[in-house]
Amino acid sequence: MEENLINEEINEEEITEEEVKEEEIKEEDIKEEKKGGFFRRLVKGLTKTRDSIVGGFEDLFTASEIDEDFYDEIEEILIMSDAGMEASEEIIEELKERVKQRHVKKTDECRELLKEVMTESLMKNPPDYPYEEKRSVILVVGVNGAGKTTTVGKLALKLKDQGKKTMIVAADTFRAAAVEQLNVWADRAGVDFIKCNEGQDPASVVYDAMQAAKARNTDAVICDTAGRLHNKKNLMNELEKITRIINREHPDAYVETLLVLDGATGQNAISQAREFLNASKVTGVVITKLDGTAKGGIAFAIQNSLSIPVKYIGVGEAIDDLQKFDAKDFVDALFDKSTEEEDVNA
Ligand SMILES: Nc1nc2c(ncn2[C@@H]2O[C@H](COP(=O)(O)OP(=O)(O)OP(=O)(O)O)[C@@H](O)[C@H]2O)c(=O)[nH]1
Ligand SMILES: [Mg+2]
Repeated sequence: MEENLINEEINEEEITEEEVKEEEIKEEDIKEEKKGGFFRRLVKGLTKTRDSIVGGFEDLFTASEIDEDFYDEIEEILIMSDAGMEASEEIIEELKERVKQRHVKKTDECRELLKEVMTESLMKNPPDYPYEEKRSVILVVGVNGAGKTTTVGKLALKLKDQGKKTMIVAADTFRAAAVEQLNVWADRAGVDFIKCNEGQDPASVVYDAMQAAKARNTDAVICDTAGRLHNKKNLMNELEKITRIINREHPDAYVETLLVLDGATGQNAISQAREFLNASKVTGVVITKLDGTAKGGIAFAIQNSLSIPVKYIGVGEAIDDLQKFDAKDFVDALFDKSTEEEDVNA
């Protein structure tokens, strides 16, 4: 029964050579569009986020008085941007405290203070990247469509560019299309690829990959996983099994589990995250699609509710649209107004 379901899924979503080519052409187009450095990309990517959060703040900073209404409005904007109640309240309390301590009287002087408090709120769990130093296995997990496969490809290039012998493993055997899609990413990144057979048990793919990684002296093994199985319980059991096999078959490797969350799903991302936290020892979060309709405040909610560092953010579909998360850059980009002028002149 289970096997039938898997096969149907595979037939339905088979990828043709034309589709793979189209995907490559799309990538070229995206590359063409890319301008400027990392920070500019971030600023550009966060345009929608900026409009929803900071656009609202700007009027406040011209208000005449720092009173309860002033604070309430900031709090409301933060909550509306997906920052969550907890983080928003904490930011406001800290802002009030600093306004008092530093004897700030004018609303426009609060802008820098607010930036400072927001940055610190994002630094509660500073990101670390042990897999850049150690022989590692990086397991990439998350619900379907979150951006796992894309993130695996982007991360593979990053590690390869650091001189690491890198391997991608297709442990999403649920859909044949998923394997093909990952193969395209492995080619783009120019790294080793461990393919699976249709419907093969993902844990056995990971087993094979661990043997290959040891034999080939691979520095970084990145495993893509399925975002959807017949039900949630199956998915979580499978992730637990994969983790056990990695630990057993490659005990010397440092194991990183990156949870990919779609930034556009707002507070839902937090409840999804909790499910994964129950099944695996998540060591870092990647927030994707911050270039789209995401409101970005989710970064604050993650820091407050989950106590897991945000390690990367995805700001586009191209291979170099993955950035290490930097709290200060993130807040600076949120408050940066230069792109509006740039866009007008473009
Ligand atoms: N704009 C934008 N799109 C992204 C980003 N990351 C991923 N995507 C897009 O989101 C869609 C889903 O991405 P995938 O990487 O296939 O997601 P997945 O989690 O592997 O999905 P499943 O394998 O179905 O579970 C694709 O169209 C990606 O191009 C991002 O940072 N920005
Ligand atoms: Mg995928």
